[in-house]
Amino acid sequence: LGQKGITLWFTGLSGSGKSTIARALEEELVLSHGKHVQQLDGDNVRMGLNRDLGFSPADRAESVRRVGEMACLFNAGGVITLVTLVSPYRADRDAARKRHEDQGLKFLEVFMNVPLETVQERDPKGLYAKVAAGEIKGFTGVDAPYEAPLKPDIDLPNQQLTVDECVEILLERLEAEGAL
Ligand code: GGZ
Repeated sequence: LGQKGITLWFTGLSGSGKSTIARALEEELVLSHGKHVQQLDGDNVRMGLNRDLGFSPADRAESVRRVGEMACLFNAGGVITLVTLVSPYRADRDAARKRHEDQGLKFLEVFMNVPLETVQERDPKGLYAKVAAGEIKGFTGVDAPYEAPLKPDIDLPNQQLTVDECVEILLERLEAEGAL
């Protein structure tokens, strides 16, 4: 009955390409496949729904929980839902997966598998420079933990891949899942 939803949960360090790849995927899904897509991005959600939350472990857990619940709602409504959150804690991501699976909703964890040195070199927003200068404390990967997925559904070592290649891998997987 109508389009089937699915959640792609992108996790990885700041600067690992989550938003960039999700945006490129969204464009392809909407323009070439006529799909309904919703991106839920950490940075954006932090301006509204999560504006009361900071970057303590408890606040990150709450952010992941809220966005996970929103993803369930969009997914259940038949939308291809692209979550782009650093989501550094395995337990929080696993809880979001469980909330999906308990409701019979598809959930795929996508690991932006890029080493810290690479994102520090890219530093698209100059954040790692600020961290190095001591202006930001508790930054994921530097002085706050990042727990890499043990068994991601999709592993994207994207420093070796172009954005288009990443999008292609994700489209093939969505097709295999019957989401296209
Ligand atoms: C990590 C931080 C921090 C700290 C600000 N640690 O590159 P960005 O800028 O756009 O992505 C990062 C974003 C992370 O927000 P999330 O909601 O995705 O994080 S989490 O899932 O862990 O709650 C970065 C910026 O916010 N940022 N301070 N201390 N990233």
